[in-house]
Amino acid sequence: MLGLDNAGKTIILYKLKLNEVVSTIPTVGFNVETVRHNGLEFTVWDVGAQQKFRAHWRYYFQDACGLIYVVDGNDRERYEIAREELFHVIASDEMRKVPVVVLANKQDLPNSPKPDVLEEALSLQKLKDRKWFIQGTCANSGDGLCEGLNEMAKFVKDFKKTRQSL
Ligand code: G3D
Ligand code: MG
Repeated sequence: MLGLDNAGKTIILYKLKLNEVVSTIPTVGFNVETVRHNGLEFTVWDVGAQQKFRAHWRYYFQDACGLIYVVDGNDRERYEIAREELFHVIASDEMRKVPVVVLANKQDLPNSPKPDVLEEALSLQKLKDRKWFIQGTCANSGDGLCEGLNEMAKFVKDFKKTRQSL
């Protein structure tokens, strides 16, 4: 699970009751949360401000079967950065064809843009080489999280099948 800082990732973890933080690795200069839940391992970190740590991504992307990308829909000034970071991440070799679920978070805030606005702003239609889905969420209430994760679970299942058959 990735996203710019302040997108809502940590709140989402706790909302999902993924509160058993297995390890954090501050040694490389940024906090990585690793959490296990229902046989899945979630690795969570902020992208954007830490470009110099990109050399470490490879390690975390290995064996990734899905990417959850959290965006604060109200942070219009950073749509462009959010889009660039997303495309940077998925361009890496380890992330080839890995399915993406975007969570358009903070839907509860007044004037929050609907997911289709974010779909446009993040150029999601350009993701032709993988499955993707966008879901509006409110991390505080938990609205939309199940829907987003259910879609991810389906994608991951399919992704694992196609990878096995390679
Ligand atoms: P991060 O882990 O991606 O950096 P956090 O983000 O989970 O720490 O959340 C950043 C801030 O956004 C927090 O506010 C959090 O309460 C708020 N937030 C997260 N999701 C939602 C949401 O769906 N709706 C609203 N209204 N706020 C949300 P604070 O004030 O604690 O920094
Ligand atoms: Mg956080």
